[in-house]
Amino acid sequence: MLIRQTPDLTENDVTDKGLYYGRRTFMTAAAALGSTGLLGLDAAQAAPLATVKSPYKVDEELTDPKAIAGYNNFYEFGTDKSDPARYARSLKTRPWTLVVDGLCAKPQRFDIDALMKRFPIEERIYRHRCVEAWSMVVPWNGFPLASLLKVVEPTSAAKFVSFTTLVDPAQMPGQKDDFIKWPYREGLRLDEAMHPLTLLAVGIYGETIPNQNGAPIRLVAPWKYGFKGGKSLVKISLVDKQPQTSWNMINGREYGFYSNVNPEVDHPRWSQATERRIGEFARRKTLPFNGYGPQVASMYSGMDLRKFY
Ligand SMILES: Nc1nc2c(c(=O)[nH]1)N[C@H]1C(S)=C(S)[C@@H](COP(=O)(O)O)O[C@H]1N2
Ligand SMILES: [Mo]
Repeated sequence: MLIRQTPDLTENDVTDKGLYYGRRTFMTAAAALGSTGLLGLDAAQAAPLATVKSPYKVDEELTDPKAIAGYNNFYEFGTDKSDPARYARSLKTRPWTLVVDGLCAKPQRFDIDALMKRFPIEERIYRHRCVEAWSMVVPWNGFPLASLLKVVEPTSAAKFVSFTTLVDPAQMPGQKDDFIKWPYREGLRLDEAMHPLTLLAVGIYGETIPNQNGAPIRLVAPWKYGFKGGKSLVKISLVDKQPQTSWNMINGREYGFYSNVNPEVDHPRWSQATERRIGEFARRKTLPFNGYGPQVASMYSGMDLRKFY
């Protein structure tokens, strides 16, 4: 997101690189395989989900599903916004096991299909703010991370949670490039992980989540920059120390552990005061905690958010 690309894209860039390629990819896939549903994916990738409404929703226009699934950051499949939609087809998402382990009484391995039946799948309409200063509004489908963590019973020694993405260069061609020390790692403090807004997403727009968005299961913490939401997770561990995280390992000055959306703390190379919502022309103001301050700010009371960026 930072090393080879300019941080923010103009409307033209997005139309050209993101939406244009996104549409073309979808049309190609649809022509070759036949397609279903809103996301235009083939039937092997997109299945309808039974979802329940939730009170967690913002009343804003939803981003075009083809943009959500055509303009992605998923460096395991390449660094261009259009790469994930093109190359993530090779990701095999069944069978899939999610390990939840570490400092808990009942560490265990969960089969993804069993997991998706175990908890009600909610619809959550969240803002998404990338550290690169673009944003979108996504109707995710998923269940609270807290529901899963309660099953394994964290011990009192658990203070943080780490998230690990699959490593398989045969399926993930971007992993042949090693500027990220794979796996992609992320982490949260335990209270952040247990917060009711923190979601494990298994779908968008009422369909199973497209591979390029992190199938079969990815994290969503909407008050943080998007990179905190690890995709295609294989492991969630309860740990006692703040875990190492991928972007922080690459450039700790630019990407902090907390990475709460904060219009007052600029990235060293660009302003975070405003953002460009995909599909809009004018920039809008970025909100503290991405607009989720009333729900989450109390977790950071007494902390200097310039220091803990
Ligand atoms: N494993 C993995 N997870 C990842 C990334 C990645 O490159 N690899 N990119 C992050 C970034 S920078 C963002 S903005 C979001 C993008 O999610 P989306 O493509 O579903 O919009 O995924 C995050 N999760
Ligand atoms: Mo991002």
